[in-house]
Amino acid sequence: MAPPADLRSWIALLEREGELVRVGAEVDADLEITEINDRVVKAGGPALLFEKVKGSAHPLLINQFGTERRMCLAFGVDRLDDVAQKLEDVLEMQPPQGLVEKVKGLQKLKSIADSLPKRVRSGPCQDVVLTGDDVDLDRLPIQRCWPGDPAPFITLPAVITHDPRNGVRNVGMYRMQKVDRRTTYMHWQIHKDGRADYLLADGRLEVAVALGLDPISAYSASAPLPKHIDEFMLAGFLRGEPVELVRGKTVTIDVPANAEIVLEGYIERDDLGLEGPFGDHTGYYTAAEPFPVFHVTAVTMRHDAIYPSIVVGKPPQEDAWLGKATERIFLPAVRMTVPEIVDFDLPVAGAFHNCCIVSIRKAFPGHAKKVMHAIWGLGMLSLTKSIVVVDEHVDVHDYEQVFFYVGANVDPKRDVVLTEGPLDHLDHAPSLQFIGGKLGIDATAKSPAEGAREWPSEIEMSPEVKELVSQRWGEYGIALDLAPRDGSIGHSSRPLRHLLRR
Ligand SMILES: Cc1cc2nc3c(=O)[nH]c(=O)nc-3n(C[C@H](O)[C@H](O)[C@H](O)COP(=O)(O)O)c2cc1C
Ligand SMILES: [Mn+2]
Repeated sequence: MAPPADLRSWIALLEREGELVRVGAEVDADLEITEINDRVVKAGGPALLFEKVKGSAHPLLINQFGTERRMCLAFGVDRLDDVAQKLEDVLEMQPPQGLVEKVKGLQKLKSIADSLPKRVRSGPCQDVVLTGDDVDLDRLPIQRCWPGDPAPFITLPAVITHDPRNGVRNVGMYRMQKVDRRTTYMHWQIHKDGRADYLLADGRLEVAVALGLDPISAYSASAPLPKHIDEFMLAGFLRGEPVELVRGKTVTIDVPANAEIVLEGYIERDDLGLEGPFGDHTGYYTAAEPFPVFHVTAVTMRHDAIYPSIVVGKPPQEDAWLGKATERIFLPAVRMTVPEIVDFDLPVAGAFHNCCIVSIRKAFPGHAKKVMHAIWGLGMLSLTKSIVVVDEHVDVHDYEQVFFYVGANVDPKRDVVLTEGPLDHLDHAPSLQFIGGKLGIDATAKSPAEGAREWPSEIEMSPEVKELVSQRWGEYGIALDLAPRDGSIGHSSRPLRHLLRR
């Protein structure tokens, strides 16, 4: 099934699938929606379309990404790993051998060529064009999410800029605190590409913000791509159809033709304001800090535009699934650089950058430590605060299993690496902002070459006896229908594990 072409067909799909509830009662974008949504997200409930938000003519969509099923619906797959497979097929392309392989290879190459965004002459995102005094952010149902937030924040934008040196496009998701009818802040953290474009600009940097996209384009804005790769190209590749763009009305930036709402404008170098505090995905309020001011020159919209929102906060929240999609989709790319990695898991409760569990095909002494350092040198994963390395047979998504090996296989004096490096912009724990300690735990089986004594064997029942017991199970008269267990421990049934339903 082709992924949805725009937000409206996505909403229609969610509705057909019983994954959306329309709320007709009037609700307040000031805190009330957060509390309603929080209960629904934590219960694994549906997407919510609030049709009557106090003081606004625009409906508000939230929790569109809030379950694994909806995430899979968005990508048109059965499992998120299937999205990764598509990427892996391209990344692992070998020179074709016979004719059949050559044809397959060409198809794969075509899928890349077809991913490039396509300029079109007009699009519904410009059905309504408001400029000058008509620009009024007060008309949008922008949420104030948490009691300590000083203002409403736009939370699900795709912010488009171009590298002033070479024109390469960047799309990122950065919250935007509303300042007044025509101004917001732009929360460009220091490690992000959007921030780099801004720092490279001499004076003014044009910015366009797309709100209300098809789900894959919206997801792509949050994807941690290298700076020189256009996130809309990834969106086109994952959708199997190019993202269509139209030229903005007051900026020389192309914007998604299918967007519900577009904010056009600019940011001046060194024009900063005190942004925040904001109840963030760390589970804490991040402190107020200076961030650039975004001046809105035009608001363009579809007729009856729908405003998209998301609330972050103490995990798990809706963004857990955006993060899990990234974890799955980027596994092949991680493996390109570090092929001995079998799988990895970024626990939702670790707000993604606090902890990374990784399983490896261990081949030499110190291998786990090599992988730790590789991760600390890899794109946004470099901000990971702690890493646990386990052997390939360990299920990294089963935290109880991982905990077992951390307890059983680790001599803290020998197997723990303490080092330092860059940390996430929002991490409040380190003594200095942006830099601090890193913890690596090698929970693999050790060899004498690593200073261990002879490593014992793990307990495992023999296959013959397992088979025998399975055969005879009925004779025992034990009323439970129990499948044989493999030798691994864990299989925890904690809700977080269900995030991957393994
Ligand atoms: C809901 C949500 C909100 C986010 N808010 C911010 C933010 O305010 N500032 C920021 O720098 N990154 C934020 N991120 C993370 C970025 O979107 C992500 O790092 C992305 O890769 C940045 O793109 P870039 O590398 O092209 O700059 C957010 C992610 C999500 C899913
Ligand atoms: Mn980028």
